[in-house]
Amino acid sequence: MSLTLYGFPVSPNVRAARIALIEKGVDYQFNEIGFDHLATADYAALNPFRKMPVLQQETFVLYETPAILGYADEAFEGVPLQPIDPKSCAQMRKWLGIAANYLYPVGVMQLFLQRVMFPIMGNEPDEAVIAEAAITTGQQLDVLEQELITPFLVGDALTLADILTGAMVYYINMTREGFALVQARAKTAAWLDRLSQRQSFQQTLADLLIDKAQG
Ligand SMILES: N[C@@H](CCC(=O)N[C@@H](CS)C(=O)NCC(=O)O)C(=O)O
Repeated sequence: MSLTLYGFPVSPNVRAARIALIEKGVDYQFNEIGFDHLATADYAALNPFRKMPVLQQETFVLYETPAILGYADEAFEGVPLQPIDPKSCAQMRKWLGIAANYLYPVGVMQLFLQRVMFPIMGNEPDEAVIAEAAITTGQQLDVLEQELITPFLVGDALTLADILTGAMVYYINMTREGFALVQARAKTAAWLDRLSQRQSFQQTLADLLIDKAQG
C-alpha cells in the first residue's frame, strides 16, 4: 500500500495532515510541491479546487484537510485521534471548523503571512492589516483559553482538534503580536508548549521556518 501526501511544508493544513499521519505511525511519502504546481492540469486532476494537501493511496485520492485527518485516523491502526462519545466527537469537529474558518483566515493568512512570510518573500508587511488581525486573533484565542479545561482541547488525549487548531496557533505564535497574545493566556501557552514538544510537530516544522519558532 503506497500512501502519498502532496503539499508545501509551510502550509498549516499540510502540516496538520503530516502530524496526524506521524501520530498514527503511518508510513507515507511526502511529495513536496510549490504553489505554482497548483495551477497545473496534473494537480487539478488530484484536486479540482487546487488547494493543498491531497492524500493519495493508490487509486484513492482525497482532498480537504478535515477529511484527510479523519481518514488518517480511521483507516490505520495506531492510537485513536478521535473521541468515541458523540458529544466529545462533536466538540472535536467544532474545533476543526474553528481552526479552518476563523483561525486560518485571520491568524495565518493575515497575521502570520504579513509578519513572517512577507519578509521572507521580500515584501513589506502592512502594519494596518497586522494590527486589525491581532485584535480579531486575540478574541479568538480568548475562546480557546476559556475552553481549555483539560490538557488537550477535548479531554486528556490528543485529538484531531489539537492537531489542526495547534497547527494554526503555532503560526500565530511565530509572530511577535501572536506570541504576546498566546503568552498572556496561560492555558493556551501551556497547551501549545505541550504540542510543540511532540515529535510530530517538531519533525514537520518547515525548514524555511526553523529560525522563526518562538520559545
Ligand atoms: N479547504 C481546504 C483549504 C486548504 C488550503 O487553503 N490550503 C492552502 C495552503 S494552507 C492552499 O492550498 N493555498 C493555495 C491557494 O489558495 O492558492 C482544506 O481543508 O484542505
